[in-house]
Amino acid sequence: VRCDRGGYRKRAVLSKHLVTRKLFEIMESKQTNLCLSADVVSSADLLDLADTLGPLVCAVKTHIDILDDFSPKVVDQLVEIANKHNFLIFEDRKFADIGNTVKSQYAGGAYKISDWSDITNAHSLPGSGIIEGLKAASGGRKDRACLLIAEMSTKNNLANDVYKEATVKMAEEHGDFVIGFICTSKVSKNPQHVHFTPGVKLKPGKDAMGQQYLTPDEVIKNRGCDVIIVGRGITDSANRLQEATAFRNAGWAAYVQRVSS
Ligand code: S5P
Repeated sequence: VRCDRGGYRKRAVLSKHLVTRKLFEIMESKQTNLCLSADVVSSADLLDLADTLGPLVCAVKTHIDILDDFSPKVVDQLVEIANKHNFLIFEDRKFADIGNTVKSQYAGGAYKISDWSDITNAHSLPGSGIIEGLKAASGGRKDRACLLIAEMSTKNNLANDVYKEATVKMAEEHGDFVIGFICTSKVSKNPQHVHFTPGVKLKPGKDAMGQQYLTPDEVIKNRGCDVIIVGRGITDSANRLQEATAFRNAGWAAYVQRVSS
């Protein structure tokens, strides 16, 4: 039996938030810390990705507003696929406004994100009012949660240590809704906090617009994060299933090494 010091299974048990518990349980039972970033512009492509790669991931991250052909049916179908393959849905909305505005953006508008997305995320920049607004829009549902953006993956981003520490403090103060962070290194020692890391490829590198990539090994083993978020590393590949399998295996191997060392 592998040693599980600080592992996902232990953290599932001690986590108070339903979404955190569910996420860690999925990760442990499916042996995956891969979150697919399904950044495609057609609904058919999104649903096909979710259905094909669903068995390999703990979460599918969407940018619902980039779909050229959005209709409410798409999210209904996505929820069905998520239930079938047992993964969480994470709408990467990056809320960034005052509480009163994000309240309408989260529950209303064309997308009604809080109806179908288990997890969403927000910038901590506006202060804790943004969390109050999102929480109000969720209507107290226990199966809705938020990640705060503590750090970004991009070159020259403005998040410094003071910003990061204040973000962690905000999360601590709102543990009934904030379950963790978007970050490039572990920022919180609280085992109930989940660290999601974007900017991941099998080889380090960058894109033409400031994105910077780290490897699954670096992110999970060296930097202590929990979930790798992978977009183009998978979606741009000629064989998405094969590539997703490679990311899933690399992420899990890095985790196993971290908890057994
Ligand atoms: O700092 C960040 C935060 C996020 S959520 N950097 C990011 O790249 N993201 C998102 O992760 C971004 O919006 C995109 O959906 C995904 C990375 O995509 P990739 O194609 O570069 O892997």
